[in-house]
Amino acid sequence: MLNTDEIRKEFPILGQKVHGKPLVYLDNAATTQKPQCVIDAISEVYCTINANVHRGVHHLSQVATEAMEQARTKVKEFIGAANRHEIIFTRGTTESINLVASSFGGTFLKSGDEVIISSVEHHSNIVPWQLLRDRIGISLRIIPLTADCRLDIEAYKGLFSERTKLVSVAHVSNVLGITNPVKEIIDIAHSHGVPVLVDGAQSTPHIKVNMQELDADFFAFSGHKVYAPTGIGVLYGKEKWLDAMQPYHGGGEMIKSVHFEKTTFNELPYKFEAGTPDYTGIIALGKALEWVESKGIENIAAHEHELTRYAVEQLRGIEGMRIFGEPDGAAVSFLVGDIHPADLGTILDHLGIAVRTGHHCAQPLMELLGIPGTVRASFAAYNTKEEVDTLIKGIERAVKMFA
Ligand code: 7TS
Repeated sequence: MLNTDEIRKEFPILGQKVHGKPLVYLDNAATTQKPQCVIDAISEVYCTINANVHRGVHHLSQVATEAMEQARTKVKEFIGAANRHEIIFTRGTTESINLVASSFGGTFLKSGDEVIISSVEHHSNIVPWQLLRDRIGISLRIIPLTADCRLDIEAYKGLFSERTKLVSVAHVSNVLGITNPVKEIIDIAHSHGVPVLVDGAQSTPHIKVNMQELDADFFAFSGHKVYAPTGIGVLYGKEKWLDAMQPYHGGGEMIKSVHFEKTTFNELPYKFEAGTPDYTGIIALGKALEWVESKGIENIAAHEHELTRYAVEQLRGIEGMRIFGEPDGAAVSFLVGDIHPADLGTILDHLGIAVRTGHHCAQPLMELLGIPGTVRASFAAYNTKEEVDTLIKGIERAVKMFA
C-alpha cells in the first residue's frame, strides 16, 4: 500500500493552485512530476561534483564518472538487463527508437525488407521507420486492432514473411492504457528468427519489466515519465545486436582512435554515446529509479490500477460517456457526447485539473477509431481517489454547460 499523503509531500509542485484551485495533475503519461530527492540530485551535481566525465584524471571528473556509471548499474538492475554495457543513455524513447532505426536499419536492412509495427504506436515508433522507408526502401506492416481495441495477434502471425527483419511495438498504449501482450509478440517474432524492439515509454513507470523474462532485443524508455528529469532516456539492446550495429552519432567518446584515413570505434556502451552525455540527468535518473524502488513498483502499479479502475467506473456513470478500450494500466481515454476534447480540457483546466487532449501523437490510431482525439486522464503514485472525484465533478459540470 502506498501512503499517498506522505508521497505527495515529496513533490513540491503538487502543493500549488492553478486558476485558484488546487492542482489536480492527471497528465502523467505525458510526464511525471519530480520528487524532492530527484530535484536535489540535480543541484547536488552542480554544487559538488560537476566535471566532464570519462576523460579526466582529476578528482571531480572521476567522482562524476563514477556517479554516472553507478546510475548505469541502477538502470541495468531496474530492468533486469544481463550486462551494464547493454544500457545506452539517450535523450529519451524517441531518440532510442531513432537510434535503432538508423543503426540497426543501416546495418541489417535493405530495400524490400519489412518492419512490423502496430496500430497503437506513438508517432515516435512510426516516423523513424517511415524515414528509413524513404531512405532505403523498406516497407511497414501494421498489426491491426480487434473490435475491443486490442492488437489482433492472429493477424499479427500472418504478417511475417521471409523479408520481415524487425518487429517494433509499444508495451502499453499511451492512448488506451492497454498493455499489449509483448511477451507473446516477442515469442512469435523469435520463432521466425526476427528481433523485437519494445517501446517501454508507458510501461517502465508502471510495470516491473525484466529483460531476461521478456527476452526483448531492444527496449526503450524515457526518464521523465518515471519521475526523472527531462532529456534523459535509455536504450537497452542485446549485446549481440549492439556489437554488430554501426554507430549512430559520430564524435567524441564513441571512438577508440581517429585518423583522417580511418577511425575505430569504442566498446559498448560508449560506441553509442557520442559527445558529452547528460551525466546530471543520468545521475538524477538513477535517483528516480531508487525512489521508485523505495516505494515498490508493484505497490505503485496496484495503486494506479485501482485509480484507473475507479476512474473508469465513475466515468461510465456519466451520460454520453465513451471510453476507448478497457484500460488495464494507468491511463484512460474518453469522449463525452459531442463535446470537443479541447473544449472539455479547457474547462477542466479552469478547475485546476490537468488532462491531455488531442491525438496524443497517435494520429493513425485516431483515424482507425474515427475520432479527432480524446481526453486522457493518466495516473501516478501521488494521485488520489479524491482527485478522480474532482475530475468526475469537473466533467459533469462541463456536460451541464454544453447541454
Ligand atoms: N512512446 C510512447 C508509447 C509514448 O507514450 C511517448 C510519449 C513516446 C514514445 C515518446 O517519448 P519521449 O519521451 O521521447 O517524448 N508520450 C506522450 C504522451 O502520451 N503525451 O505526451 C507524450
